[in-house]
Amino acid sequence: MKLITAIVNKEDSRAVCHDLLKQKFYVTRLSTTGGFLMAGNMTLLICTEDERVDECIGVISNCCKQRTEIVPGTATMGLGIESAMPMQVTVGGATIMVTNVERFEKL
Ligand code: 2BA
Repeated sequence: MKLITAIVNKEDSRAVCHDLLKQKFYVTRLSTTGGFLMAGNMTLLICTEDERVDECIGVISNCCKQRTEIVPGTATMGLGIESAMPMQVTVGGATIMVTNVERFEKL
């Protein structure tokens, strides 16, 4: 068994969950916050058989798009003057981690 941890954009999470459930995956959704942008995202926990990992990642990648976000930033402009400089950040379609599950039980 593998645990797939997928951090996805909030805007994509509804479609991803819908498609994962349609393909008979079990999904737990956690509301999370990105440490960099401090914006809400969604973390999905999916525990599945080893041979279904690629199928699961395929479903996620079909639903998650890359986006460009403009975030406020600060930069020193010399002479001690600080100016807010908006920054462009590319946020991935999804960040996915796959880990081994030593034991899986439902009680
Ligand atoms: P955030 O931490 O809010 O990051 C949003 C985007 O900002 C990232 O997109 C990346 O383009 C940029 N970014 C993040 N940290 C940065 C840094 N230290 N320096 C420069 N740019 C930085 P993604 O890489 O697609 O990540 C989207 C979200 O996935 C992240 O939101 C975070 O919640 C999660 N994530 C990404 N990589 C992770 C990792 N290695 N471990 C844990 N969570 C991760």
